[in-house]
Amino acid sequence: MEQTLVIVKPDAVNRGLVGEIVKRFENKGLQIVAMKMLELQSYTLKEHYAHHQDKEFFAELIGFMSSIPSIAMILQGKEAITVVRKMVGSTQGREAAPGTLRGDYSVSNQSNIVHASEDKKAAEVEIKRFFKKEEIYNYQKMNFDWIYSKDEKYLKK
Ligand code: FUP
Repeated sequence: MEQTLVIVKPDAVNRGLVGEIVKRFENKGLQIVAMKMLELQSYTLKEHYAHHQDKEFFAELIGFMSSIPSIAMILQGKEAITVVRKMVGSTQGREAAPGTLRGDYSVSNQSNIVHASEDKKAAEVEIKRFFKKEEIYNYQKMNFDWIYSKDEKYLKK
């Protein structure tokens, strides 16, 4: 099973979209294995968005992401990183496909409601960045047998 990091960003918290976003992931069949509200600190965000540090929007992005608390969670499932990125949609909300979270709830390239890890490497780093080991739970979901086929249960990732 793969794990991926999701942040429900300040704009979504402010707009009351937390429940809707969590519901979409749960409805899809992804398992929440960690979740918390936190005020993202500038130093953490500067590390998290280091790939954008030379961009003109960087300071504004850090300010936005630390403006009010966010919700961080870890979602688990088969190929969860790709599944979640597809559900989130492309960065620019105005261009994101309808049916994706950003496509349905965002018209912005910054207030785009959700962050999701880009790939396996990023997921590993980001999970460690935002969660301690003891905050991540390992439990069997009641409906697991109804979400994957018998064959898929033996897939490693
Ligand atoms: P994504 O992986 O889709 O979240 O996209 P990026 O890692 O490229 O961008 C991370 C964040 O930078 C976006 F979610 C919002 C912010 N951003 C801006 O604020 N302005 C831009 O023009 C592009 C990105």
